[in-house]
Amino acid sequence: MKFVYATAPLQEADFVLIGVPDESQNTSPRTSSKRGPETIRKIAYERCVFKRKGRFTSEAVPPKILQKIHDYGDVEKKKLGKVIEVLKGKIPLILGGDHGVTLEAIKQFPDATIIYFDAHPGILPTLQGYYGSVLTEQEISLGTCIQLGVRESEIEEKKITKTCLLSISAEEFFRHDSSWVWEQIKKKVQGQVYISLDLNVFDPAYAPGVSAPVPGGLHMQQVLPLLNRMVGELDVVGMDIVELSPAFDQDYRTAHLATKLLLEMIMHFKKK
Ligand SMILES: [Mn+2]
Repeated sequence: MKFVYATAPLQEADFVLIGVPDESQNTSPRTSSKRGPETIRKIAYERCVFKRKGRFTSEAVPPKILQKIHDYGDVEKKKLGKVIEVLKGKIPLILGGDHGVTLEAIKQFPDATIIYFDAHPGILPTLQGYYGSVLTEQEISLGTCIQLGVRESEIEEKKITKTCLLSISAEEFFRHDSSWVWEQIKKKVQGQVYISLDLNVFDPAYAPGVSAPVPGGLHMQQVLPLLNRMVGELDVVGMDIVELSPAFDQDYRTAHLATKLLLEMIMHFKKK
C-alpha cells in the first residue's frame, strides 16, 4: 500500500517517503519494528480516507495535504544512503525500523544538526553490549546533537550527554512549557537540521507500541508544537520516525500518534 497522499511522481515531489523495515539493531525482546512502515501507511489510509455517498474520498479530512509527496516504497537499510543521495534536495521522510536506521540516514547530512527525541541518549563510544544505543561518537559529532525527552541514561551516557550541543530531559519538559523548550533550541541551531523521532519519547500510556518503553514520558501537546515550529522555521533537510513496534501496540494507539505527527509535519514544512 502506498502512503495516502503520495500521488506525485518522484521528479515532481517535495517529500519522499521511504520505509526501512529493518530491526537488525534492536536489542530489546520487544520486536516487530520492521512492520513500522506498513503499519503507518495502513493507518494513514484509515485516518484520511472515508466513504461518503458511496465513494471513497479524502476530501472530508481537514486540513487537506497539498504538498507533493512520493512514496518510494521500502528499501534495505544498506541502500538508504544511496536513495537519499539521488533525491537531491527533496526531503526524505523515513519510516523505521529501529533507531539504527537514523545512523544510515544522517551520514548523508554531515553538516546538519541532529535533533532527536528519545527516552534514551543513545550515544556511546561503542555499540558493544548496550541497550538500544545507535548513535556512536565515532560516527557523529556530538557537538552537533540535540537530545530531547531523555529520562533513562546509562552511566557512560550521562557523561557523554554533557558534550551535546543541548540536552533537555523529560523532567525539564514538564517543568517548562514548549515555548521555553523552543527558545533553547533556537539559540543553538544554525543551518541544516535533521530530525529523528523515536516514539519512545512519549509516555507508554500514549505510545505503548515501542521496543523500549520508559515511564514518565512526554505527551502529544509537548511534542507536536515543537515539531511544527522546527519544520516551519528551521532548515529541516530530512527526518525519520522510528521504533514503532506494532506487536506491542494497543488498538494502533502508537501508530495513530506516529501517523498524525507525520501528517502534521508535512503540512507545516517551510516552503522552499
Ligand atoms: Mn532510540
